[in-house]
Amino acid sequence: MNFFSRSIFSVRVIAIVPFLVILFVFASVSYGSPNMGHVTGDITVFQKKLFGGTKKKKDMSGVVVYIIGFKNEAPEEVPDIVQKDKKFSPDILPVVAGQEVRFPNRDNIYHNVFSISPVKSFDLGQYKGEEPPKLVTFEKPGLIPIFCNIHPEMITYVVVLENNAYAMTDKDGTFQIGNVPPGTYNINAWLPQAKRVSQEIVVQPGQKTEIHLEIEEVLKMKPHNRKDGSEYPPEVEYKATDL
Ligand SMILES: [Cu+2]
Repeated sequence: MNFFSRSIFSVRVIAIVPFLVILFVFASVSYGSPNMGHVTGDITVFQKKLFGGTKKKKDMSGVVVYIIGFKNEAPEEVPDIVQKDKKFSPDILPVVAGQEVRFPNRDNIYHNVFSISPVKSFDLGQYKGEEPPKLVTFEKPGLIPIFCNIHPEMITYVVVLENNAYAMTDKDGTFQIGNVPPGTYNINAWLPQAKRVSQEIVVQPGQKTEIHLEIEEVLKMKPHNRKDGSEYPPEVEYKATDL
């Protein structure tokens, strides 16, 4: 090999190295680390029948499935809970302890976002669409029901978790949780009006653990009060002012 062909060879090698690095990065992003495990499965949701008993729900989405027993740093991403058409959206938001949530009001009427939860109580005051959205940091794990002090029908839940090993179910009840460090944990499933269900799981490196759980949406929601503990006035009072 003369000098000329050797230098072409080294140029080729140099050119291929970043390509291989990129390939490796892509491979590890799409398949996760081989040292981590995966958890998949489905949650069957039952709901109350009109005349007693329970039946399988058609839409089994919206169940929070989460693994407890280890901690992760909160991601920097700031998710939104939007106020639009007198509704909070989403109506359940899982976050990691330490994560911030933004509460934009996209209606042109006032809302007042508050919680009296012992895990995190806050009051964002009243603001409308054109005003900058307010933010809340959720430091401690727990379930935080959030209401609007003006509209009693507005309810959302922030589910603060200790790690990012969580998922929300699809319509058919299936879920996938990737990149779980190996270990023995509990996996929980919860949705409003249901009692949390739990099961022990063993996560092994590079392996898939499959679980099947059932949950019943049969609890009655207690009517909640306003932030000062008083009851919401009858709705007619608001029609006059179009709040
Ligand atoms: Cu409101």
